[in-house]
Amino acid sequence: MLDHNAPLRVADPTVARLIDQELRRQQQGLELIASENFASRAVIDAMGTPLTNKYAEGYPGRRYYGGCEVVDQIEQLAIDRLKQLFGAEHANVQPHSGAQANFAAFMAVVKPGETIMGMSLPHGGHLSHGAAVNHSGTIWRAVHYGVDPATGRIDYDQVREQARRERPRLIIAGGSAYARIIDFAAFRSIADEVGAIFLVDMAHFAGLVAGGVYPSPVPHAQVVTSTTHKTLRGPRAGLILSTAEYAKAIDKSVFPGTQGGPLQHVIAAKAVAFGEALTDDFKQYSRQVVDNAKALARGLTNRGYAIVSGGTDSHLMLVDLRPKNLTGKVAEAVLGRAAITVNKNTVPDDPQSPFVTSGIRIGTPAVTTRGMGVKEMGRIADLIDRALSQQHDEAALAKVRRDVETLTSAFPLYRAAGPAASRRSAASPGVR
Ligand code: DSN
Repeated sequence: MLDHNAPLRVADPTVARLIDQELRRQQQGLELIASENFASRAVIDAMGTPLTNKYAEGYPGRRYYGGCEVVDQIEQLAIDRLKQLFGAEHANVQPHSGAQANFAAFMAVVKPGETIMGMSLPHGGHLSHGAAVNHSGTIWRAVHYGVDPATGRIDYDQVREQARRERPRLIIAGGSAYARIIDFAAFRSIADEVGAIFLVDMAHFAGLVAGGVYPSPVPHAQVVTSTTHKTLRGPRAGLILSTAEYAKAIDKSVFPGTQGGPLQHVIAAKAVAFGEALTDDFKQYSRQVVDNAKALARGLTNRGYAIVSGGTDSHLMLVDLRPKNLTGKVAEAVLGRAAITVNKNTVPDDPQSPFVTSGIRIGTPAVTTRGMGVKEMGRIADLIDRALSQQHDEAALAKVRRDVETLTSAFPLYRAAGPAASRRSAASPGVR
């Protein structure tokens, strides 16, 4: 007989054990994937609640189901906090993910068959910005701009010239591997000149915008999309901001256009994360993320690594491994053996396939959440270099791994909170 009230550990020890295993991996390793972070215990707790049980199609005060009086308050709180955080005229907190947010936003403002123009994926853009293998690349006619091969930066004159030629209906800025500040005013002037709508996907740097260390796209773009789990450090999900003019179209496009019932447990966790992002502590965190990225880029440069564009203004850097005679695929695997997690990544005009690549992408949001600072970035640069330069020496890699674990154990993650938690076998948030 199923015990509906049994905690996970009792009801399904197999799943509980695997969650503990993943928690230990996160606790012991060095997490350097630029799009990952560690959500707070409060955010994770909000997600693991009976709010998951509730259907609430529609929007606060305008639902298709009864019993929405509590979730209405939660969703409205998330909307209000989000609008306050970014100074936006309109906010939709229902997108399940960044890709869903982009799809809904594009559908709201561009007709199928019209032209969209975003940054090319191998130059640092995103799959959902019109890549050929994504539906956005087939529903719309997608054209792409890249970075200047000499500087690794966006060349705004080239973007303008391309926009004049292609006459896109939508221009997209933002991506997943561009380390530099984007000139949103320049993009908006290009969009205005060719009669396009300007959309910014700020998924990667949203937390830095919230923390005041990266320029805000909100005063420049009619529509801004984001995920909530990267630098913003919330639950895994998406959001859309817009000017009042596009509010109705965006809401209709999210629901009923592309989604059904919103995930109210995740929306509650978004409200918690937006509340955290409104604090001065979060501003300090964001500043540290950027200081750490700059320090790590310096540390790698000093060890002979080539950083695309010569450095970073944000939370991430792209390392071109060709001068070290390594591919991204090999580097990702070698670092993984030393408990350092990164992802292989194409560099601009990469001769290798996306499955091999010539680079790795590295980011500092997660290690900064653990409390690491500039000093630790020097140690991390050294650990990365030691692993990559001794890839065939198992004993040396094992020593790097031990040093990684010494470093991470000095910056504990998800410590047991109070006597009740310490009785659990692992200090696993959400695993009861
Ligand atoms: N997969 C995300 C990233 O790693 O940047 C983008 O969606």
